[in-house]
Amino acid sequence: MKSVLLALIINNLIKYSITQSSNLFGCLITQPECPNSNISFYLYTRETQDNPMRLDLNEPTSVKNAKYAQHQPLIIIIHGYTGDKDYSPNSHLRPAYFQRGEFNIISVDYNELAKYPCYFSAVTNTRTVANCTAQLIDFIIDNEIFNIESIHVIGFSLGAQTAGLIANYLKSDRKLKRITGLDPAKPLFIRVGNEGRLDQSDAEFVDIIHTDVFDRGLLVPTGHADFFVNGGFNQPGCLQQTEMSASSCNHDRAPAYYAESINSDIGFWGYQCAHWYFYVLGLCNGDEYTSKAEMGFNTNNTVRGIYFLQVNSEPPYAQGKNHSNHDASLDGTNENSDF
Ligand SMILES: *[C@@H]1O[C@H](CO)[C@@H](O)[C@H](O)[C@H]1NC(C)=O
Ligand SMILES: *[C@@H]1O[C@H](CO)[C@@H](O)[C@H](O)[C@H]1NC(C)=O
Ligand SMILES: *[C@@H]1O[C@H](CO)[C@@H](O)[C@H](O)[C@H]1NC(C)=O
Ligand SMILES: *[C@@H]1O[C@H](CO)[C@@H](O)[C@H](O)[C@H]1NC(C)=O
Ligand SMILES: [Ca+2]
Repeated sequence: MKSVLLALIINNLIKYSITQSSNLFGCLITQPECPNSNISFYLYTRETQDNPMRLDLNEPTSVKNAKYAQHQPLIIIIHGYTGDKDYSPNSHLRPAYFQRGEFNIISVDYNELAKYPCYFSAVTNTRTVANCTAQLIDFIIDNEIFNIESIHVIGFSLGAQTAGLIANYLKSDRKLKRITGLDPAKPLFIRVGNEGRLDQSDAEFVDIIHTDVFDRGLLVPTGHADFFVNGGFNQPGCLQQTEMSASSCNHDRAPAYYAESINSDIGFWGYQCAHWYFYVLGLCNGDEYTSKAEMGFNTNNTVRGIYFLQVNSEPPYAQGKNHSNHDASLDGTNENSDF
């Protein structure tokens, strides 16, 4: 009884402080209801890529009668903190998909709920974003517009965690086929359980690309297949770059690599290593005895484990199966690094 009371008090304290800080910055925590006026869904096909259609469950016919590309997969893209439908990863991924062929792409836009400097409320809002996205997916499946096998959800940063949360809201007999997490966000997600973040249980296959584990991204592998590019830290070319901070450059490489993988001839091939620390200690290499897996668009859903690879400092980033420079990543590391 005492502990229940304590939990209640703590819960209210947290709620209260959220409200306080929200008011302080004018941050918005949305009502947990769907459809939600601040969560929008835009459908793009090759033909309508510059002129997307809004899918709005307040008007179910807008979803039922939208002009889908028949018999093609459905990719659902979820942006992160401060993003929108035209910001990373959408800006990387949509053109690359349509260069490859015909796809249906739904870009989720919850910009109003993820504005700077409201990271804390953005994290809270992702539950409703996931709920409303799940509602749309359920509607699409119930109305036989797509079957669940043809749906692939891709989220970047906070959007990767949001993609994982969709599992908590889908009708109970449903499980997504594939979720790809592009450098899943770390702040406020280190100590939450699997129910609060992207993990293996959220889809039949979860693949994750890590590019900024020391700052914005999460170090722990939580997918079926986890790819650490350049060890998951400093991406080549990011330290020199001036337009954005090195960290946002590292972070933003995850969608850039994925986008390139969609049309790459040689591909991004990683080699397996049992643990990130073994890699950092130099105990793993890409020799012929090590198993390899391709990262990104072509990742086989049977791949399991942790993989490492190097990339070039500018596009095209992919190095194919050439792992001869696998030690290069350690050059950027020093003994004082905060492992
Ligand atoms: C949507 O955003 C606007 C502008 O920030 C806000 O006034 C409104 O209350 C929000 N509505 C919901 C349902 O979040
Ligand atoms: C999800 O959205 C539905 C529809 O608005 C709502 O009834 C339900 O309470 C929401 N669930 C949560 C946990 O917020
Ligand atoms: C995926 O991997 C399985 C098992 O290794 C293999 O049988 C299958 O051919 C692969 N699929 C593709 C598309 O490469
Ligand atoms: C493989 O990478 C190394 C180091 O970057 C480079 O010297 C070599 O030319 C590459 N080999 C091929 C076949 O591309
Ligand atoms: Ca989860």
